[in-house]
Amino acid sequence: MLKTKIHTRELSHCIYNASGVYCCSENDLNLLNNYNVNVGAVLSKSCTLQSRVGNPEPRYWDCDELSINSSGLPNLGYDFYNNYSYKYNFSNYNKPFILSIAGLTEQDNLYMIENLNQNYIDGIELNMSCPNIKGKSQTGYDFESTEDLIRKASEILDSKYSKDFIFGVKLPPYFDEIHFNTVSEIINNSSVNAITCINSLGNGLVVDTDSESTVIKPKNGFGGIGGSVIKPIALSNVHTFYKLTQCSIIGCGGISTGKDAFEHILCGASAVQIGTQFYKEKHSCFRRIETELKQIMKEKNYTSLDDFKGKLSYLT
Ligand code: RRO
Repeated sequence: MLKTKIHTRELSHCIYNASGVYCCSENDLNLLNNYNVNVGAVLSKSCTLQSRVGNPEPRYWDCDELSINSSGLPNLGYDFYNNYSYKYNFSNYNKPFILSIAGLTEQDNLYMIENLNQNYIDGIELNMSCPNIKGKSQTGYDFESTEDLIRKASEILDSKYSKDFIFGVKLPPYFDEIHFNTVSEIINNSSVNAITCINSLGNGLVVDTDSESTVIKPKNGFGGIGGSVIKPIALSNVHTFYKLTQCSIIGCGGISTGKDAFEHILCGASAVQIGTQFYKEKHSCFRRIETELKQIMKEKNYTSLDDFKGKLSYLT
């Protein structure tokens, strides 16, 4: 009932983890891979060429409606994730393994894309939107750099990898029609075949009234906002890129129930990722959200995602 495709790759379930949450260590990835955990794919923590410890703690905080993080890209380094897939031969589990890449420079990104262990990795999610590195802006907000990186990455992917390889990009939220059009045009002139919308809303600030203080330590409390409050922005980005490109859209942002997942799919998502809610609820969130989504589909007599994917109607 919930099977789907990202590009040409089949997924048995349309729900999986967002990069960043419980997908950093070997143990994290093994758990996601466990057959008891209902995820349609396994996505790694965004990696850099060298391992990183990330920003000082506390660097994550949440309440009912939102989360704020400034993790600062803690990860075990590219070689670990690239070799992990080989070690565990993910194809045995029938969960595609997608490697999230967030190089600190364009050169690092291109090196990592060039050297993927392609027999064991089903695709990449090129993270163009980490908001938490001091002094480094989000690539996705710099359209020249975005165009340059996507063009060079496309050349490598076209020449070295199979046509079925997932070339995904993870975008920051956009808020302006001109920006949607510009980024869509860059993507439509490239080999990108999947888009994850959206990363956290960068540089938010949560304040604690009692202590009159910030709630996280790095960057004077500024961090990426996730959770329910960002769902309307996520939905508009999903729907816009669904309309303006041919890519598979992966919805991310504010999904904590089957109803949220339904809304993302209705707006055009082929699959959805769970971030903040996965952090709060751990692995049981996947089965629960799946059950809730199936229930809504049953009530509406839908038997597959194609019955409603992208079919949002507009008030006239
Ligand atoms: O590690 C992080 O601080 C982080 C990353 Br790479 C990202 O893409 N989005 C986010 O909210 N945090």
